[in-house]
Amino acid sequence: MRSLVLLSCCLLGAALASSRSYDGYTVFRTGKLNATSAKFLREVQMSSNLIDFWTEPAPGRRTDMMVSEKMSEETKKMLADNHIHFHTMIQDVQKLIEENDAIAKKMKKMKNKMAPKKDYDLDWDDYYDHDVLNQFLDALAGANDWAEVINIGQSYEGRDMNVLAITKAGPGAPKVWLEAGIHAREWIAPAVATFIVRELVENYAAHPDYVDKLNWYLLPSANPDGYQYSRDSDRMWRKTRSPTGSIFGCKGVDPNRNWGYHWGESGVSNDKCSDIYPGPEAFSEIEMQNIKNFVESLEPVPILGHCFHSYSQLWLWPYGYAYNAYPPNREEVEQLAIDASDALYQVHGTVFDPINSAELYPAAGASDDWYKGSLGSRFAFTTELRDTGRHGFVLPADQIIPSGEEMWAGFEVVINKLIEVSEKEA
Ligand code: 0X9
Ligand code: ZN
Ligand code: ZN
Repeated sequence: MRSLVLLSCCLLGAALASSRSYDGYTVFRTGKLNATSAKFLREVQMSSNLIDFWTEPAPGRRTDMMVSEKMSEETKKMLADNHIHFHTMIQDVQKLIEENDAIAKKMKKMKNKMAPKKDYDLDWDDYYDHDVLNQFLDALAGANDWAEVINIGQSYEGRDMNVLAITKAGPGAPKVWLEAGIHAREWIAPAVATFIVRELVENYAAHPDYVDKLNWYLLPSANPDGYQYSRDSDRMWRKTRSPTGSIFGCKGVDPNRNWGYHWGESGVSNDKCSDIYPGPEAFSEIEMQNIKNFVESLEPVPILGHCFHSYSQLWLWPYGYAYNAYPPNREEVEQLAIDASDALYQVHGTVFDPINSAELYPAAGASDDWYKGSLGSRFAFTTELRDTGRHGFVLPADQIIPSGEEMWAGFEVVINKLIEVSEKEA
């Protein structure tokens, strides 16, 4: 009897310990920050890891910050003392996480009854593990002789980093590079990237040019260890999972601060426990090395490097490492971001703001800047997908399909532009 009680106590303990709870965690949203309040909050962000900035503080913008119940009063006081207005955006993060799990479960029950048999488990009614994303790539490759899976290496913990290559257009045709999931907690990113590639491949007949004239390379899960850790253990994990040598045992590097173009110059913290720790040097992370080596092997150089993130509904164009740092072809890059955002809006009325990355906040060492500045891609974008903070990273699964639909519309504009400019040059 005694041992039974002991056993059940510890099993329960283990179940609870396996996933970090965000019980009582609140997300506050500030009013629009001015130069002073933005600077103040940046310093708070750099010096303390007790506040999780869901969006970075920047002048002219609001910022969302998650705090525990314990920290709540202190944070409110700090904001009030500094004359920063705020309101509660999400009352209880754990409740939101659990509500979302329930939504996905319910949708699954409804669907399962009549779902046709597919050769993969992925769908767009829920978020899925790294393995399921890879299985989807395998299935598309298996079903089409012009698609294949390329393994570009393993993550720190040994997960396969696989790229789906769609090469019907043949040698010499322009190449498009799609990167998703570099930030672990941004689950909508792999979901929408796979939605787009499914449309390209399984709905080929509706727009054959897209695949006949361009070669596509998709990495749906650019930070597999972080993503899986976010799914299994800590929903709000952002970074990789490599050891940092931190005396507090903090793990991981911000993979979108680890790239070697103006690495470390802005928007980083040298605190190894920080969510924006850029690593000890550029490309310290094996995952980023794998991606770099692979995209550098592509010939011709990809005409587009596109990164899927969330949230805030932005279509960001480079550069992001400093204010007023623009590529020579700024005009066509910016225009394409504007045109894509316009088309996106037409689908569900969702507003995406097409702005310069640094205008959001300067942050160096991101992959988009590297694709543009080092790799030499003609176009490079980061899209920050839904929403604007109502759910933040915990976007309900019933928003995956509408997100995919609107992004597809934006993408069609981009695709047509890529085809147009490359045919002009040929
Ligand atoms: O800060 C980032 O890495 C991206 N935002 S997120 O909220 N998903 O973390 C934006 C990156 C924009 N690009 C550059 N700053 N170069
Ligand atoms: Zn991100
Ligand atoms: Zn909702």
